[in-house]
Amino acid sequence: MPTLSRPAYGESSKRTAVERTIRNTIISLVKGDITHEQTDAIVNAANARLAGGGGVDGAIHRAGGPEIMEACRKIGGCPTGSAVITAGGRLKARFVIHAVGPVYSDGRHGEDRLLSGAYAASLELALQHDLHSIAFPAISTGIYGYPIDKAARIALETVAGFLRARDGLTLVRFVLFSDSDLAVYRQTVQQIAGDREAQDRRTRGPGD
Ligand code: AR6
Repeated sequence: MPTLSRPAYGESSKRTAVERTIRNTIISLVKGDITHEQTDAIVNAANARLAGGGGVDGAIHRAGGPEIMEACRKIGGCPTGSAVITAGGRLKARFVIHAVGPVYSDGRHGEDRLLSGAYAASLELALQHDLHSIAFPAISTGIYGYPIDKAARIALETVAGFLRARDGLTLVRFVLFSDSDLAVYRQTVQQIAGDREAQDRRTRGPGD
C-alpha cells in the first residue's frame, strides 16, 4: 500500500497548486508568508544598500535574526537588477537571496529589464550554490510600486525562460501575500500558456 510521505518543502506544500512544470521543474503559486517557507532559499525584496527596511525585507530580518544583517553589512550592497546570497540565520530556509528590484516610475526607465535581472540573478545564485528549491515574493510590487500584473508577467516569463535553458532546480515557488496577487499570478500563467500555444500554431502553420 502506498504510504503518504511528509511534503518535501514544508507546511505550504498543502496549499500548493502545481501550476505547471517546465522540463523537470515544478512552478507553484501559493498565498502565504515567505518567512515560513522550507525551500533551500527564499528570496528577499531588498534595497541596493542591503540596509533592511519594511515589507518582506523587514519580515525576513525579523524572522531570521541578526546573522542575516551582519552578512549583508559585510557584502555592503548590491546593484539594482542583481542579487546576493547570505545564510538564512534562524529561518527554515538555509539561504536568503537578496534581490534588488527597481523602483517603478513610468516603465520607461529600464524597469522591466532590471526586474527580470533580479529574478535571473537569483536563479543563477541558486544554481551556483547547488540549491534545488527557491521561493520568490513579488519583488518590487510593494513599496517600490511596480504594477502587479506587469511584474507577474516578467517574473513568470523570466523564470520560465531560465528553466528552459538550465537544469538543476526542482521547485520554483511564488509566495504571494494576498488573494488578489495570487489571482493575478494564476491569470498570468494562463495568459502565457495561451500566448505560447498561439505562437506554436503560427510556427506550425495551417494544416499541420
Ligand atoms: N511574505 C511574502 N510576501 C510579502 C511579505 C511576506 N512576509 N511581506 C510583504 N510581502 P515589498 P519592494 C509582499 O514592499 O516593493 C523594503 O523596505 C508585498 O505584499 O516588501 O520590492 C526594502 O528594504 C509585495 O507584494 O518590496 C526596499 O527598500 C511584495 O512582498 C523596498 O522595501 C514586495 O513588497 C523594496 O520594495
